[in-house]
Amino acid sequence: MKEEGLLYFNRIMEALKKHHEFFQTAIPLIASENVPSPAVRAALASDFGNRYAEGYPGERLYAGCRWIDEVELLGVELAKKIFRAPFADLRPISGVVANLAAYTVLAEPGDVMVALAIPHGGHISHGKKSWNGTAGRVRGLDVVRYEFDYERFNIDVDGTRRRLEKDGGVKPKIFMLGASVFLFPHPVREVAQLAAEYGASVVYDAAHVAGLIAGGVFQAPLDEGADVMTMSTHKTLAGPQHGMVVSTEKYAEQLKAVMFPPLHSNHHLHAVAGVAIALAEAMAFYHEYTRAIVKNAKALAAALHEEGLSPLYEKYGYTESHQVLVDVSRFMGGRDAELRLEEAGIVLNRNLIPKDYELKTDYRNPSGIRIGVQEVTRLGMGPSEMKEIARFISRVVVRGEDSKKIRREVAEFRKNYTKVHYAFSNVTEAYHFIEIK
Ligand code: DSN
Repeated sequence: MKEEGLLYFNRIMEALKKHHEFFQTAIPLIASENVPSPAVRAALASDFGNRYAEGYPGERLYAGCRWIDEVELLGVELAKKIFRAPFADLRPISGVVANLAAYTVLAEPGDVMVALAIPHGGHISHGKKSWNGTAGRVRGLDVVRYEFDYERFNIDVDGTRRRLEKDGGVKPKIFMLGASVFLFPHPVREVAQLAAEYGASVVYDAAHVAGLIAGGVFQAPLDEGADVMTMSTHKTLAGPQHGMVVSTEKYAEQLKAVMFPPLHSNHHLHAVAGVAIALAEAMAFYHEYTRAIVKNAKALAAALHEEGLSPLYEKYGYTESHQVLVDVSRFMGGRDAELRLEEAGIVLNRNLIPKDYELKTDYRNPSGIRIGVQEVTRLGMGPSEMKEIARFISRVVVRGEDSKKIRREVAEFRKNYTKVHYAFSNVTEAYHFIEIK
């Protein structure tokens, strides 16, 4: 048994190392990922990850929490300052759990929630029961979709108002905002006005854009009328994989009460420490980092256009976030594009684009790809590197060049970008596999 265990151990360690080697030599463009700073990685490897601290700081049900309380309270203080929020809770262990907390406080099973449909960019955690979405399947909410303005890739508030009136008797309890495909700020003020007509609450899922909001480049949802803002903490915020909720004072006590005991026992204290560090880095560096992200996203979209690809929404400057959405259907399906690009060391994901909603395209082979530039920006790349990335993508998708040949060139290109920027220290390389011996 000892030998068999060792064989498994070695295979696992080998796969971990290979993963790191791959990311050291690839171009990471998945819009929902990022590489945290060495300090965040140190927090993740710390003893905090071996402890329990049920409850809120200062009200714990376990001993040994003195320093855990201090770190968590510093994180709360930072979150309140950065998001200009009266209340913050760092306990949700993911964005989905953060949303579940909001649903639990703001609605009862059977209540109606208005949210974006998934092909319009909505997240699975906002989804209806028939799609196995968290809101419908887990909290029992009756999810109805917003009308969507394809032309502007945004919520059609007036159309939604008209449909709700026409449907008569539908009384939403929650208006959900935020998305997984998120190019332009959502109309928070207008949706808040509509919600007020129904006495409903507004929740803004900032998972994708939390870093951009922290840096002041996207929108300020709580100032604009959202009651609760949920998020995961590892996309543009560049912390560890975790979640967070910030809100107005009105919901503070109810949110606190739902985090423990209903939704968590252990809330992953090493990740809480990582989030606190990421927030301190956000305070210090994200004004600069997030402007570089948006500049790079626009530069990449323009370069893709020049290379013969079809990034969407040129008329509106392509994007105001970290994301670019590209229609690749003239050349191949989104699935093939994803696979071939991965072979070339370019990591991104296939994605439904607006026309797929009407074409009823199979979500497994949609017409588009989604690109996020937050991670390559964190590696120190700028607009000239975006041109090089666009060229690599075009050589695979438009010209059909051999992916394996491009793979070698991609690895060569990556050699100049190995450190994390916009952080307090960069003592280790971004994708270095840290072995604790
Ligand atoms: N589904 C993830 C994404 O946007 O990639 C987020 O959970």
